[in-house]
Parts: sequence; structure tokens; C-alpha cells
Amino acid sequence: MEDLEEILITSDIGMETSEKIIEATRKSLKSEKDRTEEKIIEIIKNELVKSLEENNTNESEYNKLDKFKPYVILIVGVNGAGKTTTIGKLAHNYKQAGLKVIIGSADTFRAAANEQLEIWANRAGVGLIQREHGADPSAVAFDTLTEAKKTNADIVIIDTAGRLHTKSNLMVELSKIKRVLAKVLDYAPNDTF
Ligand SMILES: Nc1nc2c(ncn2[C@@H]2O[C@H](COP(=O)(O)OP(=O)(O)OP(=O)(O)O)[C@@H](O)[C@H]2O)c(=O)[nH]1
Ligand SMILES: [Mg+2]
Repeated sequence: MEDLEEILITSDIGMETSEKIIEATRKSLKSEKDRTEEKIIEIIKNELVKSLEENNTNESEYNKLDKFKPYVILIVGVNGAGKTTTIGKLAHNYKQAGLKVIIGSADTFRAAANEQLEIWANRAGVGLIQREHGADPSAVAFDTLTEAKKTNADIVIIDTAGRLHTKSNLMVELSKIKRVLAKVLDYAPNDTF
């Protein structure tokens, strides 16, 4: 059971959910005569599916996207939190759902940021708007939204450089990105994650 818990945690299931799944599996096993590895794996699989079903908010998530075109998501956060990787996952999911996605690379600060986002955009098979390293991130936000309007995109996802909330000049930069987005589309951004 300890090994299983470790496997769950190291596969990004999260501490709380892993514990819940292990606990539920223990309970199921109590009344189970068959305690083979196959059986345990089957029980764990069922628990994982149950956990996904309990948390399934897909319906409402996609409904809200219908009301805005494009729907604009701004991604912000501290350095290395997983912003860019999450954008890759979001873009993939939205694309799979049949939506047209454009990513804006407003992280013009980190040296390899453009290349990294390009790999994710290619994997997901979605559009990408970039400018040169060191460019004004607001300008990228502007370009991306303008392109999204022109090409009738459904979803825009804007990546930003990692920053600490205590660096006021960097927070001002985020405010500017938001202002510029609202200039192109008065309701944008719809979400800031
Ligand atoms: N295990 C795990 N690793 C992740 C996840 N998301 C991102 N990472 C890793 O965390 C590191 C940083 O991820 P990025 O997506 O580049 O983070 P970021 O917030 O864009 O970073 P900056 O742009 O530098 O601020 C990379 O090595 C990723 O592979 C995740 O969900 N699970
Ligand atoms: Mg990043």
C-alpha cells in the first residue's frame, strides 16, 4: 500500500487525493477475498475514475466558452510554477474539444521561453504569436488578441513571465497587459489563472 501511495504521488495525483484513493482501496479490500495484484489494480482504477467523475465540471467549463469569442485566458504566477506546461495541456484539451486556440507568448523575458512555448503549441497543433526576446509583453498580448479576432479563434491563452508579487514593477507590467487586452476586447481577459 505504501508503494502504491508513492506511485500515485509521484504521478502528480496529489497528496490529499492519493490518501483518499489508498484509504478507499483499503476499505474495499477488507471485504474482498481476491487480493491479487490484478484485483488491487482494478480497485485503484475504479477509485481514480470515481475521483474524476466527482470533480467533473466539464459541462459548465465549456458552456462559458460559448458566450465569448474569443474567450481569453491570462496565465500568471511565480517562477517555475508550471504556467507554460499548463498552457500546453489546456491548448491540447481545447483543441481536442474542437475549438480553435491561439497562444500568445507574452513571456519575452526568459531566454528560451519562446522555444519552449513553440514546442507545446506544435504538440497541441495550435497557433502561436510571438515577438523577439525582450519585446514589450503587452505588445504580444495585443498582437495575439488582434490575430484571434481576425481569424475567428475560440480561445486565446496568454503566457507571461514568472514573477513574485512583491516586485511592484513586474506587477505593474501585468496591469498593463490587462489594460491592453481590454483595449482590444472590452471583456478581456475572461479568466486570470
Ligand atoms: N510533475 C510535474 N511537473 C510539472 C508540472 N507542470 C510543470 N512541471 C515542471 O515544472 C518545471 C517548470 O514548468 P514551466 O511550465 O516551465 O513553469 P513556468 O511557470 O512556465 O516557469 P517560468 O515561465 O520560468 O516562470 C518544468 O520542469 C516542468 O516540466 C506538473 O503538472 N507536474
Ligand atoms: Mg513559462
